[in-house]
Amino acid sequence: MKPDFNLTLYLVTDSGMVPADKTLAQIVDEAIQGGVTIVQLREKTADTGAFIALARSLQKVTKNYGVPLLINDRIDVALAIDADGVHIGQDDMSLVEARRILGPNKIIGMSVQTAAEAEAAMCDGADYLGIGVCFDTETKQISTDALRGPAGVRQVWEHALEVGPVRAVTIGGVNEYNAVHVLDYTRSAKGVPLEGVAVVSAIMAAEDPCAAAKVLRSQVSFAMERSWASKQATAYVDRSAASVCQAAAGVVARVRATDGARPLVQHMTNAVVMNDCANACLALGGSPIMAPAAEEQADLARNVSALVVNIGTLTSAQIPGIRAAMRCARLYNTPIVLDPVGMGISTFRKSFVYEILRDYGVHVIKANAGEVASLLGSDEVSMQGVDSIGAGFSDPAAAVSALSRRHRCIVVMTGRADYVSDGTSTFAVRNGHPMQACISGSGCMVGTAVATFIQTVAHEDPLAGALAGLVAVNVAAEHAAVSADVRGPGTFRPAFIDEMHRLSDDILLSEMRVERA
Ligand code: 3NM
Ligand code: MG
Repeated sequence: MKPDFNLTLYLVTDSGMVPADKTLAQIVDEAIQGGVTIVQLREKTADTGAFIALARSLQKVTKNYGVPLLINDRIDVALAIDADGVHIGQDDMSLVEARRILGPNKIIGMSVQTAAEAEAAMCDGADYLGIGVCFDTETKQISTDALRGPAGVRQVWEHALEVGPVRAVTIGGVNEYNAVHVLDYTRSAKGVPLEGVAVVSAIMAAEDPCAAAKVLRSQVSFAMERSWASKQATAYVDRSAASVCQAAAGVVARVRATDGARPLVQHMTNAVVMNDCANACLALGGSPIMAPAAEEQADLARNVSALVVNIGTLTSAQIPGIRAAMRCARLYNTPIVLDPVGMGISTFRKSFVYEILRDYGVHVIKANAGEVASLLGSDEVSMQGVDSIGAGFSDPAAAVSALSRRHRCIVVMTGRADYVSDGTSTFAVRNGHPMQACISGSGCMVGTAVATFIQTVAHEDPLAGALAGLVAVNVAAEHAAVSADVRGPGTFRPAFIDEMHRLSDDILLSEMRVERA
């Protein structure tokens, strides 16, 4: 019988990362105590005798815990110690030959980079696939065109699922900061996730391999059971406008009711709107913090309820701080709202937005039509500076829904009518006032409002959380525009903040104009 195996947290070893005061077997022992479910011994330079001795020393540990041990590449070593199986790459012995030698009762896994390689490995009887290379890694020499990113891994995975029953992990630069993102993002269109992640340095090079494995294991569980992507397939089918409005009002009530316990909303935002966003956040019931330094993100992260990343005045000096904030947010599963302000205007902005979406992922994209077009690679809408120009998308609902499905996140698109989508349900929001377009930062304040509200329901009902933020700002604008002392944009701005402060869930529920799009 082939042994059972569990790919949830797959450790690939690297002796080069073992510190002088430990053995590889000790690290593997600690890692299994932390939650590693399967181990692959990978030695690229060891002599055969030493390789076999090392394999025996690991086998003592893995047998003790009932965790399978696989040998990288070397069928002879696997036979010598009667290991549970092997893992082979595209340049190693062929799978068919390996199977002939090892027989039906050994596990054989294979590294694949492309859909064609995945299909071939499955046809040859691979027991699981290692799909890579996900992210850039220092552990293995790879060419940049081997990098798949989560989007490329998803393509390979989707194809494999079409071929037949398959089990797989992804590998390459996966760690505790990006594991949830990778597993959420690589789910197939039908919601089928990879079984887990494979890591080398995230555990092998960690100061405390047991602790590192524990965090990774809990991140994988989060992606399997608690993240929005894990519930999306069943929870959000075909919602009515009335039900999502009720849910949004409930979110507003919750945030406004917290006496004293205001959600801390960390802003990495632009210099033009910083003050307005801070005041909007306060007025809506949040507690804003603008902490741009990379050095302070780890200290802050535990207390942050939501993170806004707004690239409106992006400089290269801000990038390390934003990266650090996103890593920390990801570690704590804190919702991230991305406002890709004016991303179409330069390669600098565009490549940073692509980096964010590839390496960290976000929970909400809040964008105008020009930015949505840029993200979709569509030329249907163009931009002048940071503003969209022209008539907009011929089918805005299709645009936001496509973007939402691509990035597995909520998309909020602002404009004359606003749209919000979770990829399954898409709503048009007809609140708001033309005066919003006369002041700077109206859109950025939507990002702030979405972050302030979504944090209560980010992993349960992010669509309602995002809708709450969107309508709160728009209804406040309607009230402000008609208030007695408003004569133009300059007097509208403070009145706008006043009206955000006065909002209630009852007002919102009676005034929101939301319809299915
Ligand atoms: N195989 P880290 S990438 C051993 O794509 C290995 O097949 C890969 O190391 C593949 O987790 C890789 O430290 C290295 O980035 C992964
Ligand atoms: Mg190999």
